[in-house]
Amino acid sequence: MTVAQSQLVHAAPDWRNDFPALRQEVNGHPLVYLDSAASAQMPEAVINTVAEYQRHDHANVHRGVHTLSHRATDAFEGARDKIRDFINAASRTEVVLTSGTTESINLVAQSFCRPRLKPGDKILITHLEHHANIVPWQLVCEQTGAELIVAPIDDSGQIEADTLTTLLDQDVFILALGHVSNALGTVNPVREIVAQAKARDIPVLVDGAQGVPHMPVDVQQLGCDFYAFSGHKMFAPTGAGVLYARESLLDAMPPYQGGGDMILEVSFGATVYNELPYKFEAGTPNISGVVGIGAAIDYLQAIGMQRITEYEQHLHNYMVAQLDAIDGIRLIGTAAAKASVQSFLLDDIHAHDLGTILDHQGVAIRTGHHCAMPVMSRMGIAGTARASVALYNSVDDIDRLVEALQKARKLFA
Ligand code: 7TS
Repeated sequence: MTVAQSQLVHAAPDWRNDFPALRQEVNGHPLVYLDSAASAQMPEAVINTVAEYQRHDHANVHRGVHTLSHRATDAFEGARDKIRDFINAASRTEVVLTSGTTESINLVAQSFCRPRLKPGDKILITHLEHHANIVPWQLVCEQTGAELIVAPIDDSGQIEADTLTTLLDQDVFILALGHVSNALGTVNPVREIVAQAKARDIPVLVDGAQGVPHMPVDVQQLGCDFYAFSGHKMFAPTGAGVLYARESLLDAMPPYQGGGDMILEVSFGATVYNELPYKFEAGTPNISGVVGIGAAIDYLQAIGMQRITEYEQHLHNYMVAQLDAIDGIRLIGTAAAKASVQSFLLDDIHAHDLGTILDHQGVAIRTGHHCAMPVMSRMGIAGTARASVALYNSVDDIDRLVEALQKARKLFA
């Protein structure tokens, strides 16, 4: 690390104080939380906004004439506006509120793809994907006779760009790929890949679950047609998320689910669907979760996404360098462009044992296949230990991780 880098890394961790869950001891040690890729902690500002909403403003949205229903609707729709601004969607009608990344991808598979796919069509994904960006496509392939094809990755965990280009032929109906790999941390050159696909008129879905919390995202600049993400990975509650979709595509898509709120008029003869985006939001939504996403965006924007990216990049580089210096470590995922996540194995210690020993020292990491089993089989392993950083982590957290790993080595020696 250069002096400037180390100053940056040491300068920022005030943000940690905004997160009450981090002010606790676990198993007799101050908590070091390195599992934000699975779910991030919430800052006080988000917790308070959600609690205030629950205490004073809760009612169902879009239905009541009474004051609380108006307040709930304003809070919910206000959050939609914040999300539109945060990802620079052209219009609020392009922001569909879902339960999270998983539902967003299933919505596209079932509503955009299923009615149009024919036998012989192909859905192109990559070998890096989370199961949420694999299984919905397998389901729709089974339903339609389409074929799922997979762009390979190299030993570092980087998509093989030339092969991807060759695979993007006229039979590809949609390309779906992650922005950042949750298992390996690879940052894909999404803008360039989208440009290639669009030059061949192929729609693109980006799984942004691990992108949005860590870097500025501008869906118009990326040029993608769909962008899916989850609130709980960006410091908001679980069970609420987003599907960004181009309005022209949403307009032509049938509803994903039927129910209240997605209709203008219902009779047994014919039902008239609601306007965008409500056509895709059947039933009472996760109102407080969406309000929480709005508050998380306020929090992130007050710091600035560019600043967060720079801080986290230095922290990530520090983590990789420190881990790499441990005897017996094997880093899994060594692509040139990476964010947040580092997977590894230590000697022949089982990843779950490693996770347990670290937990005894107050260090929280995730172990296993990370819902990306094909990535693990590509690397010839069953699973990894994975440390993932967010804006509230510091070099001290990384030093504690390294200490805990050294202890684990001694225990198993
Ligand atoms: N896509 C990616 C890239 C993810 O990392 C995850 C969750 C999902 C989709 C699914 O998100 P959900 O909010 O709909 O569940 N990833 C992880 C993880 O890495 N560890 O636990 C969950």
